[in-house]
Amino acid sequence: MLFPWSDETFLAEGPMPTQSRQARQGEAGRPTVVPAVLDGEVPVWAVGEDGGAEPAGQCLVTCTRSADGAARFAGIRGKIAAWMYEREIYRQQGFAVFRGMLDGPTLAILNSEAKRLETSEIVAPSNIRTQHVRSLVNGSLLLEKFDPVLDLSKALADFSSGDTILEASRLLLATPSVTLFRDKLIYKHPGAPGYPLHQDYSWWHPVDPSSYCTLAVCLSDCTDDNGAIQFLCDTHHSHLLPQGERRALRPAEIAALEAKKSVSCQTRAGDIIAFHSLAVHWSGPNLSSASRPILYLGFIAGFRPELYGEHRRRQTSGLLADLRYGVHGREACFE
Ligand SMILES: O=C(O)CCC(=O)C(=O)O
Repeated sequence: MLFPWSDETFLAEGPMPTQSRQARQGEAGRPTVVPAVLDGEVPVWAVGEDGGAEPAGQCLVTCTRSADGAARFAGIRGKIAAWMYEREIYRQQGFAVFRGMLDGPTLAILNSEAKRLETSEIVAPSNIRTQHVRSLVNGSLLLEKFDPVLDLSKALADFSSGDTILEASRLLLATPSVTLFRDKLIYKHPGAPGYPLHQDYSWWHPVDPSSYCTLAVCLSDCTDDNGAIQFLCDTHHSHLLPQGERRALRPAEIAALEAKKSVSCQTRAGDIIAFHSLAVHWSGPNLSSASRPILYLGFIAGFRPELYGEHRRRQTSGLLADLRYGVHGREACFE
């Protein structure tokens, strides 16, 4: 059966996944994306229902690629095809960008919540929920993040349990059931430093690393100037630290990754960056004059409601024991 064409197109990006050159068996209830015909520079993809491929010429989706490597999917199943494409990229390189996931009104609500929280009376350097960093420009203390944040904001919590987020995480973890187990809102105010190379998994050992992914919801544009996240491709296959070491990578560990391609995720407000728990990443300082807020949502495959509290207990006890908070001259607390 042919579906009507839609003028809407859905943007994906990155090199065409090599695995997708073969037909893939679809999961129950999901169509499979299969490249059917290579027509010059314009690959035509067929999306079949029930996991089967449509014959070439009866395609429901077309994919065109531009010189910058972005792929654009058109057709009634264009959105699904773009998501499948990104999932393939996530599998191959350890991260992917889902473009244009939030509409303007949603973005406005989330940004205004981020602003409201900043003026909350619990914001203090001694509160480990509202960690601070020193400005690289003038040494003043800046609010770094709320960690966790969702229990303080119904709007952020509703968004994080909404269809867009749950569908994306189910797709990435290839499971019908996912559990949110961590959340934080990083502000990266002007002058804030970046983050050294690390794997998120180092802070969370007791699960299979492939069952854990993070969605980074960009509330503003991310550029090299304001400290966009950068990834080392194809580093998501092994954990590089000894079990139990909660830290960033050391120079010798970084040197071993020299051959890995580095990609800076330049995103627009409303894009979502998805990354594997082992994907090595880092970011630079914010050298611009505006903040660069990102809402981070960590998901685990399956129904594991106990993990949220477990993660929080580990994080809180680790941070309360961390002498770093002594520098602010106040006893650390969690409020
Ligand atoms: O927001 C950033 O600049 C990077 C944060 C990060 O790497 C993380 O939270 O794991």
